[in-house]
Amino acid sequence: MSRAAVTEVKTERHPNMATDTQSRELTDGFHLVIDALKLNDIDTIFGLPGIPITDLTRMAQAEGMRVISFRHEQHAGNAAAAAGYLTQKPGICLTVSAPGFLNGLTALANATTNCFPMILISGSSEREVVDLQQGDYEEMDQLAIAKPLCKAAFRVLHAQDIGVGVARAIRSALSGRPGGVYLDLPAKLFAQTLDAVEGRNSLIKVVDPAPRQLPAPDSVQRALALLKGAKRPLIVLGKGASYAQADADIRALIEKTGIPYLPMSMAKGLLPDTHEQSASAARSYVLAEADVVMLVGARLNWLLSHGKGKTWGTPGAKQFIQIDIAPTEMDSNVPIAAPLVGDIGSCVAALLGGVGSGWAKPPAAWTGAINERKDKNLSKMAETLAKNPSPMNFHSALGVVREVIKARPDVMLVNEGANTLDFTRSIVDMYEPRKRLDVGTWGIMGIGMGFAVAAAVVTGKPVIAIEGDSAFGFSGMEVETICRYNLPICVVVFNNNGVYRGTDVNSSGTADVAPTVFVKGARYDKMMEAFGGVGVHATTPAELSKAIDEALASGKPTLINAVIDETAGTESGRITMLNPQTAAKK
Ligand SMILES: Cc1ncc(C[n+]2csc(CCOP(=O)(O)OP(=O)(O)O)c2C)c(N)n1
Ligand SMILES: [Mg+2]
Repeated sequence: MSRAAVTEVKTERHPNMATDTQSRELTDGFHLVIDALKLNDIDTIFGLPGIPITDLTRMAQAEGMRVISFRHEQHAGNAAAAAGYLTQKPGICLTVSAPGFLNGLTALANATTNCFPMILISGSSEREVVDLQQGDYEEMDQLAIAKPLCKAAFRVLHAQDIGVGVARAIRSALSGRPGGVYLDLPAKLFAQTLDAVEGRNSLIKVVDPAPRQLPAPDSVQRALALLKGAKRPLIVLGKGASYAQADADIRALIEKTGIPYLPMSMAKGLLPDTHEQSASAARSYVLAEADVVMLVGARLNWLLSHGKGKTWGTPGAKQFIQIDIAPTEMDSNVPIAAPLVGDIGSCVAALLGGVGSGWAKPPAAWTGAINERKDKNLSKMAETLAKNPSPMNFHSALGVVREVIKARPDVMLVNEGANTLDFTRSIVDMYEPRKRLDVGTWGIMGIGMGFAVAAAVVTGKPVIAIEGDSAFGFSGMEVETICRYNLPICVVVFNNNGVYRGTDVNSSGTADVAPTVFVKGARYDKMMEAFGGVGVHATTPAELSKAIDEALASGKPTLINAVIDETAGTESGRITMLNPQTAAKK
């Protein structure tokens, strides 16, 4: 129990006590929240102080928790989400009432969409006043607003229920499909006192919060039979597969079966991208031509064209096996011939058991055709990367990052933007699991600095954040946070003067620039210098390479303003086709 427990002199007569005056230890809501988190091995809070949680941040720090204080709650929330993804423990984001809560809510919703476990804990105004809408300080019915945007939402009104509230939040975030949970703590709760022993006894250490969920044996057999009969099998790994931390078994399954695989963005590195069975460089070919596709922790959402359409070749010619912990994921877009419902570790282990040692590798006609395309595309890529145009473009700049990660595969890579995202994903190979953090299922901008901070804090490894100049702007003020905690983060801003490109023109003839264009020649490196970090202006791959190497060697907060050809990008990067096109002519 916390050191800061208060002592109260009790004067009323207690039936079991011999004397009228007894002193007893008291605890309070503040300390019960901290103790409940610590009891469950949660050691870090990402947040932003203010009424009513300022003392909670101070006390948590005094009680030995790491409290990382941000400049905007959205980034604290994103950090919590990334921490959850990397550790399989819910990341904690702590905010003030109404506006702070709302600022954190985008991150909570994004975490839920991405299946990252996090808990948004927000202080709130007094129930009596909020419910009668009497105009309290930062009045808002936060619980009701959070509910549709997360897995579960709870409110604790009494200090003796804090243990249950925190336990329910942890179990909800981690069990089944992980996601975001909201915990509402009204201001009054924090000051409530409780007998210290009673308080301690009210806390719950959650046992087995993410229990294994074994797949039904017949579902395993069904999947194996389908896989065995395939002529052109393919395995698709999603970020669920990365989250599962079943790295050795996933690799063994792929290598024992000899089946080509495709990693989704955040599954890159689960096996090294240079693995001979990686089909990344022949992506469109394998998606169109495969006859049996096994999805491992990957959903058939927009990122996989919903499992249908031109991307997937002849309609109806494909059969899917899907491993997912949520049974309702099955058939969400196309029929799933062999649903495998369970946790990824258990499902993959069960499949491995069934594969045994005598598994026949896929026909050489299939793997040969893939390799042919891979070789062609990889040598095309090598040719492009060998060029050194002036000004620097995405390829020549990313050729540098590619070499850095090859030499330092332990480095964490954060990535957002449009062209900056797409080119980084395809050019920079990853070699180790869970090293790549990016915009995920929503393609959301603004995760950059929050994810980078979490990556540094949670892993202790150096972080490189490859950021479009627009993407960086969403969380740019957090460079102060990076400097304040002296984190080994190297931010590289791919500065092409705008969203997608810097070349758009305003066709109206007024003085305003086009909506996608920024200040030309901006010096983002100066932002880092303003807070004591290292700022570098890089216009060539050689300068960029030197600056990244120095940042990794020194571990100092660094921001490199990498000047990229403003004409080099395309509208929305690789997803131009998602922009609505009107047939109407003006
Ligand atoms: C929260 C949010 N707002 C807006 C968008 C739309 N959007 C997609 S990419 C992008 C920025 C792209 O520009 P930049 O980061 O500079 O990358 P570039 O293509 O120039 O390399 C924007 C604003 C989004 N995805 N998320
Ligand atoms: Mg840009």
